[in-house]
Amino acid sequence: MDKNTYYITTPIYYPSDKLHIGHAYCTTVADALARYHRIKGEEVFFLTGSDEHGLKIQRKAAEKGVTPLQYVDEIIANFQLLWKELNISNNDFIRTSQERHHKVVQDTLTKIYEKGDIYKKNYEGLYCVPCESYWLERQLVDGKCPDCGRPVEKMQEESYFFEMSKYADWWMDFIDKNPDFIQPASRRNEMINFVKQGLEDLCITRTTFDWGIPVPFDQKHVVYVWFDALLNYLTGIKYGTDEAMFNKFWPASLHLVGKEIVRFHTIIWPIMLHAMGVEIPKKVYGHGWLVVDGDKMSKSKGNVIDPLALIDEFGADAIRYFLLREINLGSDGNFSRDALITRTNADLANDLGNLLHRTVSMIEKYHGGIVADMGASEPIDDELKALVASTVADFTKQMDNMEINAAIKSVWGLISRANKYIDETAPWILAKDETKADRLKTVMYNLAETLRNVAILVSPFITTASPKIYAQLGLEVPAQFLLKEAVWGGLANGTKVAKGEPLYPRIEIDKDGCTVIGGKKYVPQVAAPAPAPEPEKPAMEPIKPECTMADFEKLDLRVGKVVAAEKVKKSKKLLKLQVEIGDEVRTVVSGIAMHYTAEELVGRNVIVIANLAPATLFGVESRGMILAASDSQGKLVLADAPDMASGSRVK
Ligand code: ME8
Repeated sequence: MDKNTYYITTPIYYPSDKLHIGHAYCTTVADALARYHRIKGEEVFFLTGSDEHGLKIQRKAAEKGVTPLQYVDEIIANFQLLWKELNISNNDFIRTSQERHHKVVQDTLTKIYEKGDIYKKNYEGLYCVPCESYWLERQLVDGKCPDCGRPVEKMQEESYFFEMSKYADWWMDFIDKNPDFIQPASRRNEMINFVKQGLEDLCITRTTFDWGIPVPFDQKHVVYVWFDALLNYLTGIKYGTDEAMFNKFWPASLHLVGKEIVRFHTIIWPIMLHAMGVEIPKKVYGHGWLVVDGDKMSKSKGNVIDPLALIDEFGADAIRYFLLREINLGSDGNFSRDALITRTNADLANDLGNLLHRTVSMIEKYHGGIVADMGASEPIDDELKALVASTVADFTKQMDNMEINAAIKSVWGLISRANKYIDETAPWILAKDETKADRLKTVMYNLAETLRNVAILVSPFITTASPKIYAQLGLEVPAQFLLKEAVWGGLANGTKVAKGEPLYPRIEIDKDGCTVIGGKKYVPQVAAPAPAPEPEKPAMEPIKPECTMADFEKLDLRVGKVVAAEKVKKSKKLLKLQVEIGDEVRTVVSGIAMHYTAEELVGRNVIVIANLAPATLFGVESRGMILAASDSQGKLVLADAPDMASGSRVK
């Protein structure tokens, strides 16, 4: 049964930094679709939010000296401000740090664990911290993360694994039976090839940091961020707490995501849901990426566009319109300030703004503001009426297919036709001829009625325009515009129009290259000169899994004094040391020849693991190991205990 509901989600964004125009793009597209389904009369639930856990956030908070929650709170306030300023109509904002979400994640984990799909093992892998993902050596590109191109870190930890591999056949079958699940089709093929290469089990817990949701059956583990994050889509519609609400909106109609996270949403997510016995969403759409003036946005290039500053200068509608009109949803797109100004002036200020302004001004001038269709029709009117009907049909079909820019082009085709209709009917000439009085009234009615239809059609895209058009046409602004009212003849005779401010002021550029909008001057945000690249902070090796005091006490650490030292023949790295430990002198071979000369060491105290099983290196038996600190750049410094008698215990 068709539920007449529509559940749409955006990715929940990481609050590790302020959002940029790329994030605004995804949320604007989702908002346009949500609004479109509302005008179709569907009950829509539109969810966005923040993905707060993980090592990246924990490290950033530690750098600032605040708790992870304090760190994200401030950034999330900025997300919410952005969505308000951009007129985003989300029904809820989910935060993964919220109690409601913890419960869903913990209950889900327990359910899958009890089902037997989760097991524990020691894991060593290559981890990309920004993407919070493990990779296999063969998946790296030039030794770096295949998703973001940044270096990976070797991590070792005891983890729980979700036995995804056993669902590979189910997944293939599901994709086969649901060919529209992954959109666009090119991404579907990528995913099929990925799974064909072999589906690995998924490591779903971490012990190397604690900013996450505790695993209910093993509290020293926290849940892997992606396993945690994906479940937000269930929490948002009250999975497990409000059955009626959940059943109303699940399965989700659409998860809109960027192309780089299609894999998580189309492989991991359906398999998780299948293991839980929950229905699979209807569609995942991977949209393209936005670049700026042809270049990938990056802090070091200083070309990261702050959407709030843009909204302040140009208004939300101009930004929304540009993003939706200019970019073909599945493909990458380019943002440029010049193109934004050109589009806004041409389509919003000129085409739409002028059509409204000319129409309402003429109705006021010729008819005291009153609209009336006197039935004095001519063939050109039928053409206009037919175009309204076909535009509504095209728009509906295109929006149903998520061809947003095509739908906008259709509506602007109608707007252009209406402007041309003014030129062709020449109302200023009709006004001079009394015998044409009825014809003039009909012409003006046709224009006003076209605008009423246009107001409905543009409402998903430029949200402030539709109420203003309605108000200028003298119509009561409805709580919800409805597509079913976009049919010819809805405007009643006798309606009184009321001219208002121009819909969109023209953007002028003054001699200094500044924009002047509605009399206010804006100095363009100059791309900040690229800051000198921050010296890469050596990544700390992850802490090893916990050990007990009893484990530690097995080691016998002693202060030793180096009494003689020489290089081990044929080895670049090894020194052979004679180390006095109390009454005994023993041979210890140590890999420190690149850092210390033999002479430097004689007479110096070191710390020795005195009860380490002997090992033979380059033919020399070593009885013990000396301790040193080393960083990831390979620097090495011996641990020391100056002025302590040799043989003293280290504990
Ligand atoms: O991936 N162009 O969060 P995130 C277009 N927390 N879209 C862009 C973009 C660009 N240049 N840059 C970002 C995460 N995006 C996870 C998601 S969901 C369960 C967890 C958009 O903050 C695009 O939609 O890195 C992309 O998928 C998303 O932001 C990634 O946001």
